[in-house]
Parts: sequence; structure tokens; C-alpha cells
Amino acid sequence: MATYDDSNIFAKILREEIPSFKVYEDDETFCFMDIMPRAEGHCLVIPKTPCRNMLDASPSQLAACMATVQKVSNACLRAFGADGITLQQFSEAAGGQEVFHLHFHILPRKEGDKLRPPG
Ligand code: D5M
Repeated sequence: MATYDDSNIFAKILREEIPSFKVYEDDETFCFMDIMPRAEGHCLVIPKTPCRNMLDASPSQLAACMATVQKVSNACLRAFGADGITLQQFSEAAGGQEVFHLHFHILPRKEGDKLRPPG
């Protein structure tokens, strides 16, 4: 598997070389709005340390991301009146990954809705 390349767009967001709409931040993780939202409130959780995807993540990176996913997901239920959350993670191009820094998609859902297609 390929190694981590810090020229990816999320590494640039972490270095503040490009802007993002921040939702939440702590010592280990960062959460920001997805630029191509597939649901109202669609946001992304990433670790602050280098990690290509779920396949090479350490247990502590996964634990930190999941703690943030849970916090932000509960906030989304309140903020958007969502009834549930879809959590997505794509690893490697064959798995649908386009940006090669680990990220989890938080997609707030309403009863009976359909996710918008990507793009
Ligand atoms: O897809 C990558 C996801 O990252 C996709 O939902 C768009 C989003 N994206 C790409 N560039 C940005 C910036 N600059 N800000 C916010 N969101 C962005 P995946 O298939 O999960 O790798």
C-alpha cells in the first residue's frame, strides 16, 4: 500500500494553507464541513497526525476520531433536527477514497430521506 503524502488537501487544511469551515477541534482531531455536502450538516472528522486511511490508522488515532465522531454526531442531531447519522469511511481508491488523509463522513439523516449523490 502507498505511504502517506502530506501534499493532500486535508493536510493543507490542518496546516491552514487552505481555508475550511471548522466545526470542532481538540488536541488530536479536527472536524470541518464537507465542500460537496451529500446531506445537510455533512462534515468530516480527521486525525491531526499523518494517516492515509483506516487501513494504516493506529488504535489511538481511531479511538480519537471515534470520540469526536460521537460528539459531533450528537450535536448534529440537535443542530439539524436529524433523526439519525450515517457514518462513512473510504479506504484506498478501490474503496472510493479520493483524499488520502484518514477521514470519516458524518451524514445527518432524516426519516425517509435519500443521500444526495457525490459532487
Ligand atoms: O472524498 C473526499 C471528500 O472530501 C468529498 O466528500 C469532498 C471532500 N472535500 C474535498 N476537498 C475538500 C475541502 N477543501 N474542504 C472540505 N471538504 C473537501 P473521499 O471519497 O471520502 O476521499
